[in-house]
Amino acid sequence: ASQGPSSDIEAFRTLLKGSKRVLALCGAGLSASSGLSTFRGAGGMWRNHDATVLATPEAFAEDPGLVWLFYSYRRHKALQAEPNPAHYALAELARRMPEFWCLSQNVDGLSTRAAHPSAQLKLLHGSLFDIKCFNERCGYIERDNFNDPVHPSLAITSEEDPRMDAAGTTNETSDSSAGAQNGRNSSKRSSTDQTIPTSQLPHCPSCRTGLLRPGVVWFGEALPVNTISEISNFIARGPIDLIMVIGTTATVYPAAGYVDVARRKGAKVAVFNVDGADLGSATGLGKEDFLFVGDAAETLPSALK
Ligand code: BJW
Ligand code: ZN
Repeated sequence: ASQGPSSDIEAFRTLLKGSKRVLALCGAGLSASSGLSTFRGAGGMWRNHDATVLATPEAFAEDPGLVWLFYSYRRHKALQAEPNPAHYALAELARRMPEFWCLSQNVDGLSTRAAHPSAQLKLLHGSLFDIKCFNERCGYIERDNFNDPVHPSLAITSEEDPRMDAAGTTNETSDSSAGAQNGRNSSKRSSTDQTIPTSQLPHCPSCRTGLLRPGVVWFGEALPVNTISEISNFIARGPIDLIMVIGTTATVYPAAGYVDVARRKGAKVAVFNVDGADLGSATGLGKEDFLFVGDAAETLPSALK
């Protein structure tokens, strides 16, 4: 036990108070208590598709209608959701600590809506609300498109549209009587394979031939180059006191690599995660580090007080 990370919140607050240059690496768990799904583990499936398989240029090229329905659903859910106390606590920390930067892998817009100062919020994986041309040579991009639906063909027909309910993908394992009760099962099966013909999907207003796509970073794609260079410059400017790793499995690179980068710049690591089991080893926590197991919406506001 003496080797493991600390969960002493007073010791963490003391460390934070004495810190000047601080990073947070945030992931889907930050928005979990706002009702948004994570990628891995429970909730990481949509219509029997693994979310990480849909988040690829190959999946979009293969079935753009299916991938757009996934993202249209995610836009809808994110717009319905509200920032939670963890988003607000981070935004508040940013206001009182000018050299605290939040590196977020999330695309849901909730940190922005919690009024996190934008210069201190780096969106590593883009935004659900940027729309760009799938033809990379075109370069068209529209920012902050909050239309729901983004295009008439991508309307979410009801709050609990069965074809899109993440919970609905537990079809095979769910209790059939529960399914019958809410009347979802039959419609779910009949609409599971629905997609949208390419001709009906939104096309680029600039080149007119390319399909539009969400402005997120898919596997195999480069992260936004300006964002990456800003972060590199921040890191190069001097030692880092602390990196908080919040609601992420820290398995996707290059984002996850910032934990080790910060550590090499002297940072202590503080993990905030509902699942304490593997995170300690994933991030290589030592006895100088911190691990707070629980809902980030509860642990973070109290730690950042
Ligand atoms: C709670 C909670 C609560 C729950 N409170 N906690 C080695 C080195 C470098 C790269 C690679 C490499 N090996 C392979 C690669 C390539 C690849 C990669 O990393 N693959 C890994 C799987 C190994 N990386 C890439 O392809 C990246 N690009 C790249 O490398 O480009 C190279 C290049 C250079 C130049 C030119 C061209 C190319 C791009 C990665 C993009 C990732 N995109 C996605 C989708 C974004 C769009 C969308 O949202 O749909 O990003 S994938 C998905 O994973 C999404 C997330 O941001 C990301 C991370 O997931 P996250 O946030 O950690 O979620 P989960 O579900 O994994 O974890 C949730 C956590 O929360 C859990 O721990 C829970 O316990 C916890 N939790 N509730 C607190 N209430
Ligand atoms: Zn175009």
